[in-house]
Amino acid sequence: MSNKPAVLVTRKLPPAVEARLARDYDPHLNTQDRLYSTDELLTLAQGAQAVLATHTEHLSADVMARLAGTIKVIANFSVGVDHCDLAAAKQHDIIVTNTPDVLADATAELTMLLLLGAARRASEGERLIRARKWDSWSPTFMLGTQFTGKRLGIIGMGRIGQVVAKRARGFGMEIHYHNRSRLDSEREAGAIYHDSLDSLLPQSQFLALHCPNTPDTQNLFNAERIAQLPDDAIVVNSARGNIVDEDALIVALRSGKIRAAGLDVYKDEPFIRPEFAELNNTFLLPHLGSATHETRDAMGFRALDNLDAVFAGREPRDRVA
Ligand code: 8YV
Repeated sequence: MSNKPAVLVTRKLPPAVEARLARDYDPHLNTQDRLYSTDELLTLAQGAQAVLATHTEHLSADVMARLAGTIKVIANFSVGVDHCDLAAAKQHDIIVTNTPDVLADATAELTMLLLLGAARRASEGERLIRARKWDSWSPTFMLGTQFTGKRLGIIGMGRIGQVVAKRARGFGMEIHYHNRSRLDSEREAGAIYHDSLDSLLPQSQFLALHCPNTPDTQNLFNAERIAQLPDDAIVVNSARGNIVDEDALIVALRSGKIRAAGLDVYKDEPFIRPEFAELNNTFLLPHLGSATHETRDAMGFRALDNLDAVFAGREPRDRVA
């Protein structure tokens, strides 16, 4: 029997991450990358001291209670921890960690893709070509919305929001933001702070959602908030689907109040409301925010750094519970 700590790894991870796991731990790998049911996960966790989890597992209060006693740490391969009941973890002395910082660049790049894709009608254009239906060019053909000189509103100016602001500034956009607290002037870098959404939304010709999914932010982007946007706004979400009232967004996309939306995340992933795919003014991706080789390796290594700290008796860098 190995004297290395046993770790249940819930999903298939990049090869370099699995190699380090195999070197330092006794991992139970998910070579087929199957989505485990809760019962399966609990069965597989028996005998393990740690779980390396992703946001596809639902680690509820009940699951935490059943992992208690044997599982010392849940090291998440994600920055978002809305899939974990943190209060229950604390109650059962299970340490929970996440992977901040390392996915800010990749997610911000994807936000730029969503903004560009929505503003320049990328899905519509691509579909036309793939359907072999493009037959002529004209001066008024498939016109989109330009970034230059426009105002971008950012809700949630954490690490990802700050990188988006920087990238969007390079496109000549004026940055406005709302955050729980105002940033210092270095991190603000000229962005205009709004202490409420009531103040931010009417300014936001483009809007990017970057706040975490918490009880306070569920359905934050609803019909009332949409009504506060300028007409023809472009909206993107690479944070979490739960922040958006999808019914209200569909109504606004149909009416044209919102000119276009770029979405990477959905309420009920991987199920997607069929209306989103039917609408022409949507640009849709399947939760690819952090999906680059570089970032997925970095996320895995960061999760392992956290595991290493716990098993060495040190405080992990990214403890959230
Ligand atoms: C990850 C994310 O792909 O880290 C997050 O919170 O949403 C994504 O970038 C996913 O969570 C991996 O578990």
